[in-house]
Amino acid sequence: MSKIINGKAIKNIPWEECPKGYEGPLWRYSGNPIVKRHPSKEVARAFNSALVPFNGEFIGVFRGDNLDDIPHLYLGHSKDGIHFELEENRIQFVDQNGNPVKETLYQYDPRVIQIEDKYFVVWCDELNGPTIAIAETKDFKTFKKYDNPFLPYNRNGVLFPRKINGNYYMLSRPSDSGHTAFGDIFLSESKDLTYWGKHRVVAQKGYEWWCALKIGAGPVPIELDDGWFVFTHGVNRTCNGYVYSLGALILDHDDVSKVKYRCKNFLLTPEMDYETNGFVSNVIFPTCTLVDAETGRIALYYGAADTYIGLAFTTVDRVVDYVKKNSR
Ligand code: BMA
Repeated sequence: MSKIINGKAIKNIPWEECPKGYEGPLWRYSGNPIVKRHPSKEVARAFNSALVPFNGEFIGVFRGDNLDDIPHLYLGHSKDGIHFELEENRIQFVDQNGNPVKETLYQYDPRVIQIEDKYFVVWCDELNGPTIAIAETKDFKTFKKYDNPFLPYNRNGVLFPRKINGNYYMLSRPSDSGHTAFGDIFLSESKDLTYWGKHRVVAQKGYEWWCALKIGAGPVPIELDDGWFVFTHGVNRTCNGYVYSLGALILDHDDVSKVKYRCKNFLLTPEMDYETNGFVSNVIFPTCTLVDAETGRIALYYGAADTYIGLAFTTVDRVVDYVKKNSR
């Protein structure tokens, strides 16, 4: 059995037992969707968002699509990881010297990663097209943005939760400027979060039908004694458009550019009404996990149909076992 290492206990992790007789690798929360339409005045839809435990409660960075359809980032607060209040104003960023930076045209799909005593927000930002932006905060009040660390076009940047051999590691999915009919996961390395290099291809689309068009990293990788567990999104192209499912990889513990296991099955695919019907139907887009190192419980947050936020549960033992047994 794989064991979580370098994890933390989250005593108040949201949790619901697996329905009796259900055999899938993850099960959905019976109260889904946990965030519904119009969660705040300016926001028509919040989805593809991320949270972390903070001061005994939870704090999140939310993608909120405004009344003009354009996405921006908002802070959200929750006592239980299920009910959220979004702040009315967008997050304002400053540069590394504390001076306000001009708001870009759009911001979306944030991940939040704790590394030592800092929290990093990594999201898709506008730089003559979509690319990856990084900001750091200690208090969720001041967010210091790094100076354009990535070239366009790129999305789905996810930092590893600790430095490896003294360097930061980022997974990303280079894209085009539109709805991108391709996508593979790359790995990049940096000493300072601004200058990135030593790029490697980690996982390519196309092995299985449900990720035949693209594959991208989802939540922050989970460190195990024998690898790094990475939930992914995989995209199929049907005659009625793209379908986004949840998948998983396990990367080698010492060489994170190597895939040890790649699940041949999706772990969840759009089946519930809130996943199959919405602004963009048939989307499950994972962006965050809470992992309780004491019990191995995992709460996974995902964007549903680009309209809602869904929650699903599993345990490290159950999901790792499933991926290992169903790997090529
Ligand atoms: C991707 C991203 C996500 C979105 C998904 C489905 O390319 O833009 O924000 O959830 O498409 O529309």
